[in-house]
Amino acid sequence: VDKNSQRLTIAIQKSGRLSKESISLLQACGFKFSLHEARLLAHSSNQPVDLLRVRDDDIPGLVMDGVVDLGLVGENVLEEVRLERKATQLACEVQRLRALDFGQCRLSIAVPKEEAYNGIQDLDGKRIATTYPYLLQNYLQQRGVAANNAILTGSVEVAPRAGLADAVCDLVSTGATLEANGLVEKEVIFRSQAQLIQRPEPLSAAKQAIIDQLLPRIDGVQMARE
Ligand code: PRT
Ligand code: ZN
Repeated sequence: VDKNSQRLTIAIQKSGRLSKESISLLQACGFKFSLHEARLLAHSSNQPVDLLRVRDDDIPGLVMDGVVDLGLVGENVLEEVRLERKATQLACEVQRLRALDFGQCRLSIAVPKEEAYNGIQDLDGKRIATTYPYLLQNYLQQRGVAANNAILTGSVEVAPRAGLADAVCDLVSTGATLEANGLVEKEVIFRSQAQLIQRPEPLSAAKQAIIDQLLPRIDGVQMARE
């Protein structure tokens, strides 16, 4: 038996908006980690737990494929990857263990402020720039709107001014980015926060015991800061 199989592996975002809070939540739950900037893997010194630090986009797939046991990821990324993998017939099941109290944002459609907007039908035949093509198409299809996606991996908010798109579908938290780019939020298509997810298949008793201990601690930490 590979002794590593008894270590619980948790995927978190390496560097970005969820990183600090993911690590501090796990530390508040009693796991000790020493993190080295360059290392992908960090071992806990007091529990049989390893952290895998990756791009957030990779986290849902790693959990769905059972490469890691747990993941902390934004629901927006989880749902986008789920829809994409469903469409391409890859494994797309996860267990959702907890909604976490950070990473709140919304995925919204916004249009240039000089454009008239009377409702979602106005987007029919238009081009919408996004990094979330599956969530966007899902929303539009349910409303019978046929728009074209312009799929970008970044700088979505400048697409209308650059003549690449008529509208954007991007994450919003304060709204400052939209405002700075002359865009007005018109449709909230998805509300998100970080989630703790688990691979679909049952885990070994040893790993499950760690999770059974972790969940009430998460609840305690989150309740204390409510
Ligand atoms: O490198 P990696 O792929 O891991 O990171 P990333 O650049 O893809 O993601 P990152 O770190 O930007 O965001 C990680 C997660 O944080 C997202 O998937 C969301 O779940 C969550 N989150 C919460 C946000 C925001 N708030 C947010 N405001 N993610 C991005 N933004 C961006 C948004 O895209 C826009 O550019 O912030 C800008 C808007 O912010 P406001 O405050 O101006 O509205
Ligand atoms: Zn990402």
